[in-house]
Amino acid sequence: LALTQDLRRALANQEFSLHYQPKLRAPAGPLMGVEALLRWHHPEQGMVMPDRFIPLAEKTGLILEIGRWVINEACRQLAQWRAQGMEVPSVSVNLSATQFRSPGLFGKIRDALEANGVPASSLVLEITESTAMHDPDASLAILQRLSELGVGISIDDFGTGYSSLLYLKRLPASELKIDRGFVRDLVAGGEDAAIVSAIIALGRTLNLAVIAEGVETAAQQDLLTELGCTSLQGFHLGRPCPATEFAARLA
Ligand code: G
Ligand code: G
Ligand code: MN
Ligand code: NA
Repeated sequence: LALTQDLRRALANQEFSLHYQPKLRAPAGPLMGVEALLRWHHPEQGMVMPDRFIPLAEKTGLILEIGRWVINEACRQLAQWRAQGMEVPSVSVNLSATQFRSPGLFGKIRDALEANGVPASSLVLEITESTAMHDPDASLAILQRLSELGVGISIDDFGTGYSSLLYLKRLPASELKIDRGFVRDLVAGGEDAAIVSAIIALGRTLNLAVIAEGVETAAQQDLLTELGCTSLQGFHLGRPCPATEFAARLA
């Protein structure tokens, strides 16, 4: 309850920041883009992770204002990096279910791109498979409009929801992101390698890039590359970090 009260003041108090994690072409680069991950620097509790406060933000409706800040900040940072001569092909932003369904989303995205001089093709929106498949007809309409704008669409946590393949075929997505649940025990020799192969084959058929998340070891990196993942993301390839640190690492 107290945390919810604090969350109401967090935007005005400038307590949010974005961390950035690289998405690399398999096996080890070049950089395909970065995922922006929201962090809350609470005055007493220190850094609070999104798993703790995004649900509160969803419940209170604050997610719409916070989400607008995230989209704008990600675009602002990308423009700044480019002005400094850094080659960052794209920035990915996560959208919660409420954000995705809100009528103002399209305008917010268009405005953030325009205000920061960022081409739509440099922005990727990550929505989870469950969000996309919750009301597939509605999702299709929203995604069609967004993809006409030119932004990329990544289906996050793929494999954990219930995709209708008929809808997946029609969704104007650009990327499938294999959930880290399939990566964790991948090299142990169970069924996960076959599942990952099936997702990669699906991606090839539908002409979608396939990225694996949660890559924590060199063995996972090698096997995912061998199986045909186009891109990789995870602690082994780069931990999420503040923008200045990311720039220093890239240099
Ligand atoms: O680093 P990690 O703890 O950042 O993120 C945990 C979860 O929170 C992930 O599922 C991620 O998609 C989600 N998340 C991170 N940043 C954002 C954000 O800006 N908006 C939304 N809606 N979710 C986010
Ligand atoms: O669901 P989404 O893809 O948005 O999740 C991003 C979350 O995954 C963030 O919390 C981020 O910190 C976390 N993350 C990134 N790389 C790894 C990794 O290699 N292992 C684990 N366990 N989490 C990771
Ligand atoms: Mn994500
Ligand atoms: Na994910």
